[in-house]
Formats: sequence, structure tokens, C-alpha cells
Amino acid sequence: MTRQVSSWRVDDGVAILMLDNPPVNAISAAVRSALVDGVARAGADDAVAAIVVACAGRTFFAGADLREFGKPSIPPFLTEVVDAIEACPKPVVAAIHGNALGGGLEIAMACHYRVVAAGGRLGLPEVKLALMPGARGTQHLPRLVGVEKALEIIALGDPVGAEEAAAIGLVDLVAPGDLVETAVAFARGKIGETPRRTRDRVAAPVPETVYEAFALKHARKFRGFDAPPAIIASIRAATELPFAEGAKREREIFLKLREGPQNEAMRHVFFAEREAAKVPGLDGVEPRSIAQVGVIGAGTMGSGIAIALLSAGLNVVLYERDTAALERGATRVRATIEGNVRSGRLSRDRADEVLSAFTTTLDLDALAGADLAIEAAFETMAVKQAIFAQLDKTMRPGAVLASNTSYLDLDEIAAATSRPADVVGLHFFSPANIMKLLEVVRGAQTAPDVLATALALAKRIHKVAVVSGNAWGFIGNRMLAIRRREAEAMVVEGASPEQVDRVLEDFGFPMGPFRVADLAGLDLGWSAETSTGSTIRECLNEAGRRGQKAGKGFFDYDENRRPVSSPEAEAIIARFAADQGIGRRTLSDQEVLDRLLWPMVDEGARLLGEGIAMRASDIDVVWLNGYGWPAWTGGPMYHARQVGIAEVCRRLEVLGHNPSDALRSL
Ligand code: T1G
Repeated sequence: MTRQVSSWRVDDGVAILMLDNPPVNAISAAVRSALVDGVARAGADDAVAAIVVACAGRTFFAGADLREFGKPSIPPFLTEVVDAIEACPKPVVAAIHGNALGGGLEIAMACHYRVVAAGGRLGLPEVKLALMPGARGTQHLPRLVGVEKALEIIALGDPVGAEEAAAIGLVDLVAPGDLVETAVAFARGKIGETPRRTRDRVAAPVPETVYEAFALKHARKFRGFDAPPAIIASIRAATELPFAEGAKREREIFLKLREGPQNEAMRHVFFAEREAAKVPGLDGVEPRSIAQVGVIGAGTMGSGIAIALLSAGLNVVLYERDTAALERGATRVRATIEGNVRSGRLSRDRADEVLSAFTTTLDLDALAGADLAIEAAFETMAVKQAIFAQLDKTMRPGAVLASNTSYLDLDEIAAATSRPADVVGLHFFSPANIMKLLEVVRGAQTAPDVLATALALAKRIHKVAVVSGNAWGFIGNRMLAIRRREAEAMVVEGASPEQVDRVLEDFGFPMGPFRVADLAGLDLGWSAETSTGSTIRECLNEAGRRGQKAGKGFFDYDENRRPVSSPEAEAIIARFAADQGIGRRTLSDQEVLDRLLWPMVDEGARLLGEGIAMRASDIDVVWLNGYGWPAWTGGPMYHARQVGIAEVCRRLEVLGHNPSDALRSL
């Protein structure tokens, strides 16, 4: 017995067609049929003079049902639903609450009028799935809001709020009270009028320079993706062709994208990110409630973490033992919040609320009342154990104690306390208020509700969480170490830092390994006292080449801080190679790429084999959200499967590597 996805009632001449497909009213085949049948029924019923389309639950339609993708399409198609609604001879009013996204907004735009509840969001985020609207969205939207606004909404994929939607003409009314009642009254007011059909309007053309300027402005964001140029072409068609032809053109472009590898990869990413937050054995485990958080360490990480927490509405006490460091950290927090006000991301009132929830202290005992402490101090075990020992004495029973450690043994940190069950790793990525990834490190004794608390916190601060077992470097940094080893070995063997960076950037990373190294600083963990010149990094540091901040590292930096090849750095590397007795040779770009990708994929397989990572897709989520892996390729493990595991193993053997059993069995 299939569950009813729609209900129907008539309120004094106005039919209310309520769809109900939890959790987000994805537009499944059943929903599409219910919509077509409902509109036909209303059209045929003389007792009905107008129709309201609404959704039950927490949101309006959140888009096409992504689980139907990659399978044979089931009629009625969404285009047929959109056309049937707009062709209805009686006024159809969309009653929107929560999210009207993708096909959901396309259904709303097919309706003759739109009423939205306060707090509602309307968007066409298909571009984030390497796709584009496929049910007249690129034809309706420019007719409603103009080409320039349509370009932003469709090609950037970010939703607009209810008030903005009303201001730009996307909706007719923001409901002051009950949404459905308001929509019914609005519909009643339209009875007897010829329904206003958006497709009868003209999408006003704009100069070609508008398209060019838009594409140029967002070139970095669009790089590598096929969808943005396709979206721009489809929006342009709305201004050049009659609706039916424009819709046909849109459909052709859409189907090509939908069948393409990039959409399949991005759907993998969509579900992988949601899967990563699901940990077997946590069903029904209640997270502890977190309102007040103590952050220990006011450096780059600590202040970034404080900003992420404050921005999500948590109270934060930032502790630092050094007065000047605390001042610098607090200033960084306040400046960032103020910057968000200037950029319009944050209202003044909201910023004042956030800043009133922010305090600082030089006394670790001031954290006693916090529900959670996040330590982001120096990356040495001695420092962390001392802090956790004191937190153990200071924090109230039941508080969660977390470390932001990037590499160190969480169990050893927990051993410094009498409550290892309350200890968990929260590994943020710098800048912590920007990067989406949060590695949640599960210690041997971490309690299930503490793990559930970490996952709930991640969702609350809009991070993508991946659970890692407790092993050196966890998931991302352990694989990064392999890539770094290969990259540095290649420049010793004869590749240039420029070649290695170019190859990885051509593959789709925003920045190659050596530019990243220079940016982070080559002297992380290095000291002149202990340096032995046994690696090229030590040799570069000894020559004062500490990275971009020193104006020179693997590269030299020009007056605009742009990296340029450095004869001195390359001479240091050549001398290092000679001292190591390594002959120099030319490496092909293919060899460089194979060595940058496959050894770290093999390490990912080992992480799976050791149970440090739960799923191959979790590893993809780590690299997509923490290290800039090009999303349209799905992540390292997904990409390896696309190339073929047997082929990856063959290439590793050609490189002289012995692929792990874990990789072979993937
Ligand atoms: N299809 C199928 N399942 C979906 C879904 C969708 N569109 N959206 C969400 N889910 C599932 C999700 O997997 C999770 O399942 C549960 O719902 C809660 O989601 C033709 C072609 C709406 C903002 O891209 O952005 O329309 O893990 O954890 O944080 O032109 O979901 O519980 O089993 O994300 O409150 C365009 C995608 C599709 C919107 C809610 N639409 N969804 O966020 O919950 S393409 C989108 C979201 C399209 C047309 C084109 C978010 C959300 P489970 P959640 P949330």
C-alpha cells in the first residue's frame, strides 16, 4: 500500500492541494502524479474557482527526488507538471514555507501566484549538483526577476529569503499570519481573473557584457564545472526565444548535464556528506546539551573556532594564558564579526547579540561552567596533557572535553584526565570559521553520547563532520603526508615545484602542494637548533626560505605576493639531490599526477582496512571539504573507482609502489 502523498479539501470555492512526502517533500513520481491529478481535478470541478498548492511538514518541495536520478525516468516528468499547473484555467497559488528549492521553486513559478511564509527560502541550487534547473526554471526566473538576478540565483545556487523574494518580484506576498489561510484569501481575490502566466511575459534582454562580466567575476568558482556556462546560455535563450523554444533548449542542455559524470559525482557527494554523519550504534543516543563553550588558545585556530561557535549562536569564553596573545585573538574575533556586518552577511543587531555572547579570560578556571571545552593550544603532547589535567579538575561533571589536535594521540590526551569517556577530538581546518570539514576523532573510551554531542555540534555550526578513529594524522592529514612525501621526492628527482603545482591545479585543486606549503610556512615544527638538513624543507629553512611570509620558500614571491620559480630554491634542491646521490631526470606530467593521486588513495584504502575511516565515501568527504579536492570528480576514492581500481593498482606498480591488499579489495 503506497502512502498517501496528497490531501485535498475545498474551502468555499478554493481547493487546497496539500502534498506530504517527508522529510523534505522531494518531488518523487508519486508527488508529480498527485500534482497533475490534483490540478486536473480542480480544473474539472465547477465547485472549485481557485487552487492553493501547499506542503505538509517542515518545508515546501526541496527539489526533484535525487534518489530517482541515475534510474529510468518515471512519468509524469516535472516539465509536464509545470506545464499542467501553468495551463490551468483557474488561478493556482503556491503557499511556500521552509525551502522551495530546485524543482520546488520551478513548481512555485509555474503557479500563477506565490505566497511565502516568513523565514522561507527560495532557490535553484542545482548548480551545486553540477546540474541546472530542468523544468523551465531558467525560462521562468528571468521573466520574473530579470536576467541579472536570475544569473546570480541560478549560477551561484544560493537561495533568497522571503523578504528579498518579494522585493525582486519572485513572490507576491510574505504571509503576515497563517500561510495557508493567507494563500486561500489571496486565491479568493484572484477568482474570476485570467490567471497571470509567467511564460506570457518577455524576459528583457541585457547587453552581452552582463553575461561576460558575470562569468569573469565568478571564474574561480566556476572553474572545472560544465554547468555554469550551460546555465548562462539557457538564461540568455530566455531573452532570445519564445518560451516554448527556450524551454526546449533548456531541456536539451539539462539532459546532457544530467547524464554527465559531474552530476553523478556531485550526487555522490550530496549523499556521502549526509551518510558521514550517521554512526552505527548512535541511534536514539541523546547528545548532551551545549550552550556555553570554552575555547583554549587564542591563536589562529582558537579564534577561528570561537568565530564558528559564536556565529551559530553559542556562548564562548576564549581562554589564553598570554595577555598579548589573548588580545590579538579577541581582536581577530571581533574584527571578523564586524566584517560580516560590513559584507551584509550579518545584521547589526545579530552581530551585537553575537559579540555579547563572547568573553575572554586569562584564568582557565573561568571555564568551570562551560558545557564543552575545545583545546586549540600548541601541538605538543606535554602542553595538551597539562591543559586536560587542569580541565579535568575545573570543568563540571558531564562537560565534554575536546582537543583540536591535528595529529596527536587522543587517547594519550584523555589519559591525562579521570574522565576519558568525556574526551573527543574536534579537528577543525584552518581557517576554522570558513572550512566546512570537522574531523570528529573517537577515542578508545569516548562515550557514545559524547560522540553524538560532537556530531550534533557539527551540524549546528554548519560543519560537515566525519568520524575518524584515533591514529596519527587521523584521515586527511595522514593522506596529506603521503602526498607531501611524493611531491617532495619528485622535486628532488627533477620535477620543479612549478610543474608539480601546475599538474595538481590542472587536475582541479585551487592550489598546488608547494604553494600550500609556502602559504602555511615551511618552518612549522622546524627549529634551527635541531635542524640537520636531512630534508629539502630543512635545507630551505636553513637558507632562510621559510615560506610566503618570508617572501621566499619553494618559490620566490613578487611585489604582489605572486609565486615565481626560484633559481635559489631549485639550486638548494639540486644540491640536496646530489648529496643524496639522486640523479636528476625529467618527469612527465602524467607521472607527476599519478604520484600525487594514487599513493594517497592507497593510504586511504589502508585507513579503511584499519577501521580508522568507516567508509570510502567518508574519505571523499574529508578531502572535498578539508583540502579542496575538485568536487566534480567526487573525491579521491570515488575518482579512483571511476578510473578503475585495477588500473590504479597497475599505475602504482609502474611507479614502483606495492598496492595494499585493502586497495586491491576495494
Ligand atoms: N532528494 C532526495 N532526498 C533528499 C533531497 C532530495 N532533493 N533533499 C534532501 N533529501 C534527504 C537527505 O538525503 C536526508 O535524508 C533528508 O532528506 C534530510 O536532508 C528538476 C533537477 C532541503 C536544505 O539540491 O539542500 O530539483 O539522511 O539532512 O539539513 O530542476 O536537504 O535523512 O536519509 O539535508 O534540513 C534540487 C537538496 C534537486 C536540495 C534540507 N534540490 N537538499 O536540509 O536536511 S535537483 C536540492 C538540501 C532539481 C529540477 C532539478 C537539503 C535541505 P536522510 P538534510 P537539512
